[in-house]
Amino acid sequence: MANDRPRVLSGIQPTSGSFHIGNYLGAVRQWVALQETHDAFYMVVDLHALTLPQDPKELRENTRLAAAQLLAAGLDPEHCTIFVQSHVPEHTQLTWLMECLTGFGEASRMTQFKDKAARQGNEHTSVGLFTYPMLMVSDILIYQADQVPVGEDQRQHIELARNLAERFNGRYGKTFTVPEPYILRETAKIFDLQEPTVKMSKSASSPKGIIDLLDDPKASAKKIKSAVTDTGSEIRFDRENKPGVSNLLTIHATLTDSTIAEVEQKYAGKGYGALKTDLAEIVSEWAAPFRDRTREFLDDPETLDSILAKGAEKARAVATETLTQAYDKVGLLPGKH
Ligand code: ATP
Ligand code: LTN
Repeated sequence: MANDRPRVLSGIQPTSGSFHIGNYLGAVRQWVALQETHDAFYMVVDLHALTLPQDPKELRENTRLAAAQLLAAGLDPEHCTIFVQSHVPEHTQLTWLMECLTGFGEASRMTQFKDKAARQGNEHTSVGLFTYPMLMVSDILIYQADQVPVGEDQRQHIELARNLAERFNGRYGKTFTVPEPYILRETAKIFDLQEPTVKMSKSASSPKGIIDLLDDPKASAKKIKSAVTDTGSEIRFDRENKPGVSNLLTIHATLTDSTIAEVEQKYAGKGYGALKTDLAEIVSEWAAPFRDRTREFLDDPETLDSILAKGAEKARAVATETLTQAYDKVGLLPGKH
């Protein structure tokens, strides 16, 4: 892994037992590709998961499960650094500097916070949910990441990372790389099967709206077959007028490495039923080996934990260096951090 490669970094929350197809197509698939060309750091962001209530036993299980799924999806510890966020305490240490650099109004404008807070009500919303973006900014800046592969919903947080990096550099001298979002237009937002105008989400979608990668294939097939489609019967990509069909076409095209036009052509003159039946088959064929590999990693917790320990060690070496520089720049007295 040559170190002159541009660096990428990203994270995924261990907030449910299974990744959904939006996580995979919007983010993890790009992570797998980028590990070949970039110096790649990927983590399970367990501290971010704590911004919503978590059962301790489930959180621990879901963290291992998330790491196992990342490996099953094709991340290779020989080609990237894979670790758990809380194993690198420097992230939270840098977060304090980022929080002190962020305006209260600026943080109040984060749409993900506003949406989640509105859903829960003020009394049930933690301060951690409010400061979540500054932890994410620290995750990114502490590795001097050039690019951040995520889905569209994370764009505003990356914009904040850019602003804070520039602000810090302007105030204290060049310290942080200003990161770019890496968001693929076609798969940036996979939609809920039942509500094809809102994103498929671990925490917000109903079970019928989500394709979970570890689901029983029959359950996924049933969900795909009862996905909301649009009036008319023509299979055509049209986000505005045919959001349901467009979403299915996107998933189909990406999993089969085809263009949308090729898939449209394949189904010309056929009905929605044919598209759904085939898509159920495609998803099931993709997910079967993924499920088996995830199970293998879970059945060998020693190997899994050792991969994560090595990853954390590599990550910490980079994180400590950046943190020391940043602490020094703001005028903290050198000592043992
Ligand atoms: P939640 O909705 O509960 O916050 P999530 O489903 O968005 O959870 P995360 O762990 O927050 O899951 O996201 C992991 C990655 O998957 C992020 O890069 C995110 O942008 C991406 N992602 C999540 N949902 C989608 C989606 N529907 N389409 C495309 N990318 C997505
Ligand atoms: N907030 C992101 C997860 C996340 C992340 C990061 C993504 C935490 N830290 C750093 C990219 C880079 C989410 O909810 N999907």
